[in-house]
Amino acid sequence: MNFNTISVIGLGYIGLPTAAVIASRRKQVIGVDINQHAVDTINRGEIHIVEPELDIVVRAAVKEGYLRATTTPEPADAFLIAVPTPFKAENGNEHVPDLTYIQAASKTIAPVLKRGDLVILESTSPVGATEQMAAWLAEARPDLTFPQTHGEESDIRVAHCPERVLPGHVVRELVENDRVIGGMTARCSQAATSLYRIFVEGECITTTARTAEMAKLTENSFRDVNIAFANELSIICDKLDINVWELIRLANRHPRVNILQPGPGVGGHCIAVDPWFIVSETPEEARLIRTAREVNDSKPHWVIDKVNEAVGKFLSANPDKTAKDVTIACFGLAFKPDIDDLRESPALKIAEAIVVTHPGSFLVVEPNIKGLPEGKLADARLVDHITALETADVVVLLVDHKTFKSIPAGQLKEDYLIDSRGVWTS
Ligand code: SAJ
Repeated sequence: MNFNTISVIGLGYIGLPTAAVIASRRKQVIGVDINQHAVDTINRGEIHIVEPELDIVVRAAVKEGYLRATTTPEPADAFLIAVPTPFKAENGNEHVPDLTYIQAASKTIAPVLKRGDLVILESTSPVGATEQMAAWLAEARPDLTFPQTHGEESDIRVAHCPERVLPGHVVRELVENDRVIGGMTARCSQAATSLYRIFVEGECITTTARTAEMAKLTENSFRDVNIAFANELSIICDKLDINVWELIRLANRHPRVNILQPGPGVGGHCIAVDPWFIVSETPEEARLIRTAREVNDSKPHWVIDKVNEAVGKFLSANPDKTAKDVTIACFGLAFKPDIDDLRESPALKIAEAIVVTHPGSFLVVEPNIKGLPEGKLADARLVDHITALETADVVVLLVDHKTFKSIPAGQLKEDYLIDSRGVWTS
């Protein structure tokens, strides 16, 4: 199949890098987004999100005329949908997948679809979402045929190809990672494979749309369950007075054991969300997956309790002082090391919870940002690690940024240190 023009719907953390990488292979790419600011920024050859190396690829693609952004969809040979799939509360269930953005994207592209086009859903989706998307498209275009009714003879081909790239390494992983390609029919899979072959150097493995949907949810649930195991171990070890980091190192010497690292909780927009899509569809069966989510979601509260305990200890050792005299310093706000992304960050959640209850000074060290986010942290001070270590009475390490790892552990008073990442206490 020949793809002269490819349209990417949704120019966020996945859509924009994908559009730019395809454009770098000298294909005409039309990026579509409802956000006028994002569209204008991209058309200037700039980016509105933070991702290493992306600026260079976008600048070159726009300058050479291969990438263009717009708010109005245009005809193309293939459409890649990369819009958010958050969850919503519905009928007492807190975590129901919200397909509103996929529905809106389907409505947007339906008028420009023509016979022979390929539509790929890349957004992480609950099982059945691709079939639902095809149904929305068919409803909007009764003059065209779709795989759910016409199988291999359909006018439009539809597939699910979940993105699997790691934030911070997106540009490299987009090219190197293997792709799971789930067509609604075998010909849909073939068409999607020829599209990904334009820029993917990894293997393209074909399956059904439902299996591809479940594969993506499984990958992130696997990681979530494994992180929950590490987080639960850290709480057990704290109770039993065992150093969890040493324990994990020792257990991992076993040839068939590979435990992940505990932390202050699981953040980001994927691992903390996707497992709920499985739980929501099979609530009776997904017991372990649900419990893992609960364990990881409760970890920030455990860290907050530990901070309060440390403040209590400090006050018992310094009876002339009150909580107002205690300075707390939080090291790290990002959702994982060496990035500036604070969205869905357990570290940010912990810092905000402490700052609203603590009557004394509150310092934040976050080398990857230039200013504190607006809101609850308005009264906190962003300082460098030297100032924080000199002035803080209680230190809370929340993110294992490189800069923090280079601080010698000897400088810290262990009684008043909560090291949720094992940077100074491992
Ligand atoms: N975390 C721990 N301990 C660990 C590993 C991670 O506490 O041992 C925490 C991190 O600090 C962070 C969270 O988990 O708060 C998630 O970070 P991550 O690096 O594990 O994953 P993400 O969310 O950045 O990206 C994941 C990746 N999925 C897997 O590794 C299975 C990525 O490949 C997916 O493309 C991405 O989700 C996505 O978009 O779904």
